[in-house]
Amino acid sequence: MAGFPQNPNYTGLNAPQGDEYDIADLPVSGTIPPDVEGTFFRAVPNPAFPPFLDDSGAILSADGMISAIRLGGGKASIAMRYVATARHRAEVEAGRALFGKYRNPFTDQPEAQGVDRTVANTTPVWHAGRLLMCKEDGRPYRIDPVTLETLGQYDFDGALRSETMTAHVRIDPETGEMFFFGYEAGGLASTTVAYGVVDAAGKLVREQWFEAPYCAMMHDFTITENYALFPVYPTTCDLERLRAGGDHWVHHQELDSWLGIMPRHGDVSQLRWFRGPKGVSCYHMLNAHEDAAGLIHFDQCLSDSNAFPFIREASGIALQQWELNGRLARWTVDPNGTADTIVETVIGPPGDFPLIPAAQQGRPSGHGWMLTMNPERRGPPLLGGPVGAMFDLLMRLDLTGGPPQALALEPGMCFNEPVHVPARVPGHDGWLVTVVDRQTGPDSFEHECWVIDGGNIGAGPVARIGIPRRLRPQVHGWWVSAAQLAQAQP
Ligand code: V55
Ligand code: FE
Repeated sequence: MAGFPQNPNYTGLNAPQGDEYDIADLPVSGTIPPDVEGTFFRAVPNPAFPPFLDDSGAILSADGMISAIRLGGGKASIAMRYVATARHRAEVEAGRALFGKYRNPFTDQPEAQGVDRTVANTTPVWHAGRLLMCKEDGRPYRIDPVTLETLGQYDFDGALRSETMTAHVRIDPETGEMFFFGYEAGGLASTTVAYGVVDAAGKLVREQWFEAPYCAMMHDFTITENYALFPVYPTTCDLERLRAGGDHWVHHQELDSWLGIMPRHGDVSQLRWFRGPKGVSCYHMLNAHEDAAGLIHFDQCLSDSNAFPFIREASGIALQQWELNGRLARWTVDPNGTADTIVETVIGPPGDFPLIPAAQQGRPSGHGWMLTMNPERRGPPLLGGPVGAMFDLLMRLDLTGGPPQALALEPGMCFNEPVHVPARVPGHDGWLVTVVDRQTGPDSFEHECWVIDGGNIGAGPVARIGIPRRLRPQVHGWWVSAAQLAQAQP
């Protein structure tokens, strides 16, 4: 992987690792619990070709790779493949990069004209027996869960109208329906948002469009049993700026944030906007639920500005990463009242990658997990990943008021986002499966996959799986059990 610029997007932990491989019989120490039988799919961005222009946002537009860590019967294997997007195929054909700045088609080479730009690098989603690799700027790609071969771009058998679909869908644990949205649904920098409902069999049964207060980076959303919640934070896009070769996103500290709420099976005309604090930003939500009084509680990893240094830089916001304040914030609103107000309560520490058991989606979750920075660490965190520094503390939060649990890594180590694997025994918290990185030298790193008891995280891993390759940081993952894999659609 020669020829890449020597900047933090391409060096150290972020050095490109574009090899495709299958490795069986990985070394396992400890015992993989019998509950943990299935595949941990991971989305791993890896730029295949050096960029032809300087772009700090390139960290988000690296080609998507799908990684499968298969666990079961005490054994483990790993596979890595590029998602064969139209963009990746065009660049392989040309033997060089053709696409310019992150989400700015006006900076592309002539050969890129008319070729879909998405890199499918953010989340592997499993629903109705299909595996989709998703990125919020385009439509998903369908992947064969066994061979990891790309089966083509996926539009729900021609039913999808939106040009985009989020990487953060929500699946109702009782109905099996998948809820999603897509922003810039009607084209680059548009304020149109698509809202879709897919039934348990995978059919797109309803797609409606609505107008956002402004064109915003809408990364995630949530559902409750009865509502769909669309948060909007003031990181905005402008078509004229794009035409001039500028950045897709600029963050505005002085603009209001918003939370749009509508009945999840209702009409978009019922959407009501609640006004949030100015200038805040959030990438990932833990969950949302309704209480007995009918209030809606919406729990999110909120920060005072955009978490990406390259976006703050483009916005003229002089705030270092260690100066960025955040919190796990609960926004409470009354969908039956007349006020557009939001009440904020702090319910947890700053951090990201919040996680609940899939069975608790949209319901009071009791507990959840998230990643944060160890406040007691001496020295710098492990550098790398999209925001430049990696998390080194895993927390289990008791949302009913009980004490938190924590698992701190040694200096020079970090967590990638864990997935949750439910236990078969009732009352057991289940397991977390995650990739852990360790820096072993100025430019050397080692990687393991850990299985952790979700109810006793402080005890450390019950199993550690050695990965004999260099891994670039993962974005999101998805656990697909062996029973779900047996239901894969042809
Ligand atoms: C994020 C990641 C993305 C993206 C937008 O984690 C936001 C946030 C890996 O791609 O395109
Ligand atoms: Fe995300």
